[in-house]
Amino acid sequence: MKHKIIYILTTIFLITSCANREQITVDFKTVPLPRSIEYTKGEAFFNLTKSTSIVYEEGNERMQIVAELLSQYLKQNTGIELQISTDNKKENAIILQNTLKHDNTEAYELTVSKTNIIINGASEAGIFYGVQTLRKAIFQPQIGEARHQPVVSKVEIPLCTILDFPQFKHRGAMLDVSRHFFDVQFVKKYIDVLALFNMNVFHWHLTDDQGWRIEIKKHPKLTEIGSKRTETAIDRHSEEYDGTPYGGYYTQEEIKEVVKYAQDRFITIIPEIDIPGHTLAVLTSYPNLGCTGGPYQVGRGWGIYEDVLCAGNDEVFNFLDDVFSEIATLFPSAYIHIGGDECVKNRWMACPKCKKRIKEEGIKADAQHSEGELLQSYFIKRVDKIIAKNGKKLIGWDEILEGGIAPNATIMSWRGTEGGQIAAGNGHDVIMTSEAYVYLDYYQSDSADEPYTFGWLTPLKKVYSFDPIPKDLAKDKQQHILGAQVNVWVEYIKTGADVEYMLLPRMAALAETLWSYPTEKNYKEFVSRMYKQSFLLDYLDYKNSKASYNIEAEYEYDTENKRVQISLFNFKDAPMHYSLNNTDVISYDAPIIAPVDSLHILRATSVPQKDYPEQQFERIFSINKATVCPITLKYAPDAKYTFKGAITLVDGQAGNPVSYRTGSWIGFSGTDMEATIKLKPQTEISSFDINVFVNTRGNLFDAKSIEIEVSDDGKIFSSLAKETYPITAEHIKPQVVKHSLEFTKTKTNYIRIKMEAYKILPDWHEKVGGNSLLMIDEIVVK
Ligand code: TNX
Repeated sequence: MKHKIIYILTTIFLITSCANREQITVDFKTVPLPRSIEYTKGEAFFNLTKSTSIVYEEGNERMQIVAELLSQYLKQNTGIELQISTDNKKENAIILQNTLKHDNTEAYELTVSKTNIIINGASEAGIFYGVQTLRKAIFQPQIGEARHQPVVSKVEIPLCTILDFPQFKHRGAMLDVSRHFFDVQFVKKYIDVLALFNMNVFHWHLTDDQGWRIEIKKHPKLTEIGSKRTETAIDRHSEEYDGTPYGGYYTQEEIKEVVKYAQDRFITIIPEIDIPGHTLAVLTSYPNLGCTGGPYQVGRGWGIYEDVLCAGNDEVFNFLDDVFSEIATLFPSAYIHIGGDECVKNRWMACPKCKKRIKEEGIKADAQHSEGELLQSYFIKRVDKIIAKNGKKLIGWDEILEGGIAPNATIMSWRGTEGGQIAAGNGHDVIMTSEAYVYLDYYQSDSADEPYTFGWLTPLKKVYSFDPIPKDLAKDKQQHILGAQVNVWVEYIKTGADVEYMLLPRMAALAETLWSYPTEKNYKEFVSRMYKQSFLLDYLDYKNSKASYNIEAEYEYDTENKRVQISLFNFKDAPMHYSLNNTDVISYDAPIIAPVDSLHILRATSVPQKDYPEQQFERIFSINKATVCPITLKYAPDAKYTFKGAITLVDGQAGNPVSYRTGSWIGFSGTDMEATIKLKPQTEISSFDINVFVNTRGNLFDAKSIEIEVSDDGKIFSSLAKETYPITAEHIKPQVVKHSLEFTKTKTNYIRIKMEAYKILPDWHEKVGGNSLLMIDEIVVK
């Protein structure tokens, strides 16, 4: 009997849960958003069932591949497997065509009528993007459920016409496979997700100091020796290593397999062989190619190495000729990327062969260029000839502008958009990859739970706000901006899952930026569409960040009245409730204005919606006598480390213990620090403390001394306490140093904190003479 009840209950459960899945509501508002969607009036639908077929033009191999992919995608998303045919069937079919007349070769038109769906592309690529749109539209998010294969017998597709095409022709994503290696299977998974968002370029960063990752038949040591390192640095600037040998490379057969895989998805692979810097793996394999002859060691740590390819040795250019001719044969791309970034010139300037070259070439420094830069320009121009001889065009990072750009070069502008703007102004093609917007090795939220990264904060919204066309670039030069790409550098990203997490959803934000015109973009709507697509990403087993779907808060500090105004948002506009300090739960309808003294724990939740479960948010404040008091700084913080400025020091939030680059610390470069805080009303104080982020390899030094002064009128200050700290005479591990000063109880209106900085990097430091940074947060006065 008992069994029977369980049996009945399970049956009911199965029926209902299947019934839930029997419905798929098609939504064409995908990412990127199709340019125009016009629905046909009326209630009718096209019914996609297992008797629907996919029809393509006989003999068109590329179309056949697209048809097969469409069949796979639909099976994945619905469980329905469609037959593929070339039989000219017009009814109950998804028909692929390539007869659309459109200026943009990647355009497509998708027409859903009662009898069929026609995806008509201006080229096969256009058809492919139509297929991606259809695929993304037909997926039903199952909120709160585990991944499952949806099982439906029919999908009702609303009648409509979509016309769609991209703004930019270079829509890319780079993956570094040198610092960490990712196997063919993962690279294909990476390519798949580019295709999902209509990206069409995969920039494959195949070589760097820490490993050469592509087989070159003529120079086998590149992989025998150069693909392996003895161990790997732990985090950044720690000078600690994990003791574990590391390596990996792709054979030429594997490369061909990946090239074909990408081609089938209308993705061009641009290979990068990074020279003349970032070449320690080459030099370790063939020490004769360096200025000093070695010995060299494949890079175990991160950053920039001084050893680079010798510019005075003709063997180097013969070697590059061999390498690039194999690369040119393997990759059908019109472009080869030759790197060119971060090439230190020290070795060249001390090398007899390089000096001879400088003399022979009549290189002379001028007002704009050093000899080293001009030698670099000579190097790149010679490589440009090698690339051209192999029938390809050269791309280089914006450093190749220094000393004069090679005549045919395309610039990849990473240090902002300025380099790109200059190059475009001079008629060169440009791809924008500004690190502040599209470097995905930076944090995507300021949560302490994020995986360790290089630093800086690049949330989804910032990526979405990127405009590859600089504001003041002349109209007639704008066609030189081919597009943009995200870059995934992987010093700190060790697994495929972590690559996915850093990539998603931020890559999709750039995908839409490159597809849509700026006037068509709307961040809130994008997040809403992206949220839906995130279930497809989950289903396809891509780890992706959900940070931007949660409740977000903005703070405004009113130091005059010692109040904080907190605005809460969620993209769904779901109603929210909040509580302050575990007291009553209040419904949120306007920004919260909280007196500082009352602010300890802020919690907020959103009311569950049909497709948006409850979100939870918490922020803990730590309040002291200086929190949200008026504060002024005598010396300005460094522009890169100003963030929100002085208020950061008294915002009730201690600096993030892991990263000093996400906005919770501020840094002073080459100056002391002096802050004056007005305590209102007159306040009794007896202690002070502050944290200093010390990372000597990153130029961050402790304070030399701290002095506390007080004043009643804000004009005449007298010293209350002073402490001096030992001078740092060698590198120390990155750490947060806390300084506490205690003094006799004193009533005062003003407190002034003077921190003496090193200002200049000391003699023993690699960058002696440069500015040191004093990185501080949070001022605590008790
Ligand atoms: C700079 S961008 C680099 C890379 C690093 C990256 C870390 C560029 C051309 N060079 O070698 O991996 O910064 O963000």
